[in-house]
Amino acid sequence: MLRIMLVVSALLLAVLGCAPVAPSTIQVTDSKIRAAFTQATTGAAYMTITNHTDIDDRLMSVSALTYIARDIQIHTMLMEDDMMIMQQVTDGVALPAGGEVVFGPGGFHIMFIGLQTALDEGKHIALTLNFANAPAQTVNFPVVAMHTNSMPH
Ligand SMILES: [Cu+2]
Repeated sequence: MLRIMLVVSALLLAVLGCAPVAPSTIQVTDSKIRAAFTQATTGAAYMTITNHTDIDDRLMSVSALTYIARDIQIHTMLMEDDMMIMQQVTDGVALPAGGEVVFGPGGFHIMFIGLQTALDEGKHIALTLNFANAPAQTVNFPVVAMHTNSMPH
């Protein structure tokens, strides 16, 4: 039995050896949600998305497995008259092949509108990222205290 398995693995290796080696995945790292005070009606989530595939992709929308907010939107920050304002992204965020896109304070972020849950430090919330090409991916977002001088997003 063991011998058969070894033969099978050897065959598998031979087959896989002919395929391109690049891991064809979209990887999400450094996922986090900013802890918010109890009465907060909005919240923000951040992450880094690395597109390890050789196909340009887009993050189209974000959803939650549980009812955590009336709406979950993708936002970006823009300069307008020397003021940073946030704007909803409705056509997705470009994830160029081989590229890395950082969602963080002052830039792209996931925005919870009409918060229905407390964003207490130490809590974890699963968010599903929906891509234009790649299969949807559910990622664990820990709620962490974030101290920055920027705007509340
Ligand atoms: Cu926002």
